[in-house]
Amino acid sequence: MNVPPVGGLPPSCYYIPSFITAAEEVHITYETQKLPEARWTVLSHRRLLSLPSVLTGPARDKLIDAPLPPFLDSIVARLKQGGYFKTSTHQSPNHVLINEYKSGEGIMPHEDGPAYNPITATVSLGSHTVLEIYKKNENGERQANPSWRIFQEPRSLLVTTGEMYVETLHGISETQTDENLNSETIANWDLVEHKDDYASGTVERSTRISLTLRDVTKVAKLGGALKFMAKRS
Ligand SMILES: O=C(O)CCC(=O)C(=O)O
Repeated sequence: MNVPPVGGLPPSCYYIPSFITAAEEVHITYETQKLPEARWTVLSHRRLLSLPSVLTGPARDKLIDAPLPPFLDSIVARLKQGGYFKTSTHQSPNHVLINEYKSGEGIMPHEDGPAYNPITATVSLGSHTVLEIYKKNENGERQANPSWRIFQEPRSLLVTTGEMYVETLHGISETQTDENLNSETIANWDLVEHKDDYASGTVERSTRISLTLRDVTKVAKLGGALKFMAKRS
C-alpha cells in the first residue's frame, strides 16, 4: 500500500479521496441503474445486488466462478495496482455487493464474516456517508455506541483489513442529515479532500450507491458441477 493507514483506528483502514473521477462515477452509476430490476433485493431500508452472483452453498460462502462486469475494470485494476489485495487468495476482488441507500436509509452494524478474505474495499457514488465503527466487549458482543466515525466522500475508496476487519463491526445510521462533523469526531478528517464543503459540520445526505469489493475465498467452477450432473443422468 502506498498510502498510510488512517490514524487512531485499529490497524488497518485506508481512506483515499477521489479514487475515481467524476466521469467514472457517472458511468458506473448509469451501469448500475441499467441492471435488471429483478436482480435487486429490496429491503425496507436499502436495496442491494450481488455480482457476479450471490454466494451459494449451505454456509453461503461459495462463489460460482464468473467475471465481474467490465464497468468495474478500472476500479479493480487500481485496487490491484495499489496493492490492497496482494495478500488475498486471488490477489484481486472477485465479488461486488452494490448497495443503494436513499437519504435516511442505512445498514445495521454487522461484521463481514469469514466467506471473504479479510479485506473490504468500498467505493462511494453520489453522496457522502458516515460509517460508524463499533468495538466488541469481552463477550464478543457489540458495544452500544460506536467508538469511531469515518467520513466517506463521493468517489472515495475506503479499505478495511486486519484487526479492523476481524475485531470491529460497522454500520450506517438511518439519518437524513449527518451532524457534528469535525476533526474531533471524524477519525479520517485530516484526509477528507473537500473539507470546505463540510465546514458547517452538518451535511444532508442524498442517494448513495456503494460498491463493496471483496475476494471470496471458495470459488467453484460451474463447468465441473454441470459435467458431474450430466454423467449421472
Ligand atoms: O455501504 C457501505 O458503505 C457499507 C456496506 C457494508 O457494510 C456491506 O456491504 O457489508
